[in-house]
Amino acid sequence: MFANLPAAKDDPILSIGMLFNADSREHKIDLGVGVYRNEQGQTPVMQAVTQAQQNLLASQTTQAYIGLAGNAEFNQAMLDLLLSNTAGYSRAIAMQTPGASGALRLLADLIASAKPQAKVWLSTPSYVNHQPIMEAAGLSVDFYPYFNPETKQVDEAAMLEQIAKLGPDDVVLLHGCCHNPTGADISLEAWQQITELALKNGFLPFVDLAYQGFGQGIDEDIAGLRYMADKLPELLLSCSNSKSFGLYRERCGAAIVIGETLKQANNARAKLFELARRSYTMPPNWGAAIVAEVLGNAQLTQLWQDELNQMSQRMRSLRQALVDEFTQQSSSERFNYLVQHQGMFSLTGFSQQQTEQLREQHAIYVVGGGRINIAGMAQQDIPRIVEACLAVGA
Ligand code: PLP
Ligand code: TYF
Repeated sequence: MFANLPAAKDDPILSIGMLFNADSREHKIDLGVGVYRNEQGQTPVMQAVTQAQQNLLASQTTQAYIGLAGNAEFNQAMLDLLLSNTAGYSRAIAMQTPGASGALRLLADLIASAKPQAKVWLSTPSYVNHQPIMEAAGLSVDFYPYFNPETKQVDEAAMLEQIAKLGPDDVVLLHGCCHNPTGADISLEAWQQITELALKNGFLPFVDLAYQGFGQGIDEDIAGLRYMADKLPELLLSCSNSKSFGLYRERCGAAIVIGETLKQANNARAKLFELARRSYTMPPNWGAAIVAEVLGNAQLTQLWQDELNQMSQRMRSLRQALVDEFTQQSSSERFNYLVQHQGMFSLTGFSQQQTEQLREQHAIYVVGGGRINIAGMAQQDIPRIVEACLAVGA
């Protein structure tokens, strides 16, 4: 059976983690995989999550199957968190999925069921798994201009120029906030302009939200998404609870569909059930039960918000410290873009040779293309990281 199995493609991010784990140098620094770490280098369980788990354990009565939509309280809590007070809220359905990854695949399958000829447009560059997931669902993929490697910002004019050419057979995938891998987000004005274009030309926006609360705040980070949900007849949304709740390994996320009518959204939901049934059938419950418990309890919600704010505050102060150190050591302001980026990532543009030298000579691990995970640093590492970057010619 497997004699002629084609060689598997490596995951470019997870393979950096394997190299890191195999490195015996004590001073090694992992700026690879997108996982939040505290100053001690740990990815802690949030206190709100720990308390929610205790409540759940004390009140749990069954582990019987929960059904195709997953945890109903979770689904409602996600709709409330993301879409309340938008016009789309009353025409939206949510379905719990195994991570945003599961939501991306399920929504891609939904697009393929509704319109097999649809083309999905991704940013240049985009999250490593966007293209393979869309293509696995049988959809064709193309790319709109996004990151300008010179300015390290989004080239909104070029992006909008391409998006303005799209029509009813096109789906435009947008990162909700804290763009992976670049860290460069679009302005609210660009969200508004894309919304106007979607209304005029009929393409479907698909927002992938994996880092809510990692940028400017829980509400601020979804202002663009909420604008779209208010104005557009239809919208697709995949969201992840991996980062915002620190529930990475619980595989918790949601697929949300806003339909032109609630009836259409419910039809989409029925189709999503069929699509889930033919692969994993039902999502795992524990992560979703935790999120529902946190969001359903005012005291735990407050604790969660405070913890999330502390995490984003740490990332912002690391960015500032990094820029200050670069400015001091290089006597140049060319690294100022690091404080303009949002969330965990920045795309530095380091060459392959530079990333290899960082790894081999300085025990600093970054993703190919030069993506760094800001949250992988401790404040005390910053002088050494900057020195190493400058030593390899950054
Ligand atoms: N979408 C983006 C933009 C991501 O960066 C990630 C990775 O964390 C995901 C989706 C997948 O997240 P999840 O862990 O919820 O599957
Ligand atoms: O981009 C990241 O680092 C995270 C985690 O195949 C991740 O999104 C990395 C690789 C992968 C799936 C998730």
